[in-house]
Amino acid sequence: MPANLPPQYFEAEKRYREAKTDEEKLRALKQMLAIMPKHKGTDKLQADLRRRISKLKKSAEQRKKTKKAFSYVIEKEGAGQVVLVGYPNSGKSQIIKSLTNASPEVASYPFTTKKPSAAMMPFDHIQIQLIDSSPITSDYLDFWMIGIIRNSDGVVLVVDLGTFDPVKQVDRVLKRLLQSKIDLTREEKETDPKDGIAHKKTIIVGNKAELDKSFRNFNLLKKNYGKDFPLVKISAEKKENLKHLKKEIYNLLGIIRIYTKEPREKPDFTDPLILKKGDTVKDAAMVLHKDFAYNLKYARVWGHTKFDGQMVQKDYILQDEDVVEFHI
Ligand SMILES: Nc1nc2c(ncn2[C@@H]2O[C@H](COP(=O)(O)OP(=O)(O)OP(=O)(O)O)[C@@H](O)[C@H]2O)c(=O)[nH]1
Ligand SMILES: [Mg+2]
Repeated sequence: MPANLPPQYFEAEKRYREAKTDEEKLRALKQMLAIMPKHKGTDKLQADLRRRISKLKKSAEQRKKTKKAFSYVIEKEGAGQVVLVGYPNSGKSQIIKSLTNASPEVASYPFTTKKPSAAMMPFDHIQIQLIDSSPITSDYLDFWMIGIIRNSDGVVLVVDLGTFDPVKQVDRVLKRLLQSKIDLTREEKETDPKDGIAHKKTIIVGNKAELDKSFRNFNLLKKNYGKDFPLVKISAEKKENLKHLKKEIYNLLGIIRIYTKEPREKPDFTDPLILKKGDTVKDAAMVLHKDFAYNLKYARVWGHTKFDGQMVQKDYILQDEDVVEFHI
């Protein structure tokens, strides 16, 4: 330690040692550097201080960045979680407004929605959770959108039929998401750990169907994407074809509703069991209780069986809206 350092230097050094935050440390280091006489004898010490200052600055910047890159987690509710994505102004928020009792901000200027929000859409006897999201373009994708989409059970890609080429809108959204390892597709697939790409089952919705250009634009969409995705044409504002859209959102989830009944009683249509397509009688019993499934002997099914109340085994594959009576 060079002997000719002034007492103020040691005071600053003491403040440095006692500092609790990086900001206090940084301030003390800067004071030490300012106080220290600059000559050959202090070269090494100066360099050391400068290194420590730059390191602290860097870590402060890093912290700021990671603070910005926060993510939103929306807890799943209801029978499934579906996220609406698309170009700015395509009508994502208006669709949520028309399908649920939520009232997200809808505005004629782009980039209105800045963070995700969830709302429940009633469909027959169940509720499906819809998430309103911020817009996507070739150059714009909020960081948190990646987590929201990856975590969802399905995607609705909204296209504005009243403005420029709808095919380009779809192309650009698909391309931007693929850059972030999200592949919107017709069929859900497991993520391959080799490439880490999440494949999300998607439908495309052409919105603003009451506008003049929409006829031509929807045909363009059909020609280019009709084979790759289910397509639905709606007007969210005029509430046209929303019933069809709800059904397609339900289909997107790949789930079935199973009603249960007690022997000699009527089925309970108010609160169906939610199962995946291809699930069996045993899977349905499992939703009720593990032991129940274990003890199950057989079931009677109404709906898609050859005749009403048909006796079936545990491995019988159920279909949407079947009624099941369990026997243990
Ligand atoms: N003509 C017509 N306009 C619509 C329809 N749906 C939405 N709009 C209008 O389109 C504009 C954008 O609607 P938003 O729901 O805010 O669009 P968004 O996709 O949520 O936009 P961002 O939040 O910016 O991504 C608003 O002026 C809406 O009134 C529709 O079916 N027909
Ligand atoms: Mg919006």
